[in-house]
Amino acid sequence: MSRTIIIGDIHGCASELELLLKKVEVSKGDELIAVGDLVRKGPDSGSVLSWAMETPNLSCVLGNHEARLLDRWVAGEVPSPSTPDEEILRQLGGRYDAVMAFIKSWPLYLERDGFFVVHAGIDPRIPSLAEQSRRDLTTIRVPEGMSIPWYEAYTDNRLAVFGHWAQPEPIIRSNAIGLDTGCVYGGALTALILPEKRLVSVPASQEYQKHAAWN
Ligand SMILES: [Mn+2]
Repeated sequence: MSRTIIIGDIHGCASELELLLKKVEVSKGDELIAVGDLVRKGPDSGSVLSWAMETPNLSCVLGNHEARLLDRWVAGEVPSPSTPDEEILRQLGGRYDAVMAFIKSWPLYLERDGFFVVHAGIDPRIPSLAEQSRRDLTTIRVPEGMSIPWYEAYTDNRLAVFGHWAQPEPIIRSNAIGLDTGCVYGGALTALILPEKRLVSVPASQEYQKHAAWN
């Protein structure tokens, strides 16, 4: 049976990604989906992006960190020295433009039979995915004017799989699963295997960033 393997926020944690793919015994017949934020904060965004480009059975949705990187590239800005973007530019070298063009093709959400994948979440008061704003899809936590996380107000049966909100453990609800377990903060990199709904994690080999920056 073909599987879909959805991977949480990688943030440049290339070695943990490699271990996770081994642990889930990923094969060419599996569909892979990354929830976005493959880049920044961690040690090797360049390798993670190279992997993304070279993996034909992988789809990625856009995270807020890719969105920022992309907006600057589209505006023709050259990354300033000593910034995370400049580090990515350095890691990618002459492939930078090709990789940015590749990121530009990433959708804000992906829909499959019985579930959808988005980086941050949705405004639960807006019924269709197509009507959600780019900002909400890539950054939402507590919707404006509400006092609870978006997924607590999300009542649809369709499973929402998301990242962005780093937690020590995955967020597991009947209709929403949050996969950002803060690998870059010394937590773990987590994947969800569908349709069996099994979670697999590998611990971070180190704390690449302090918890205070969890976002
Ligand atoms: Mn994010």
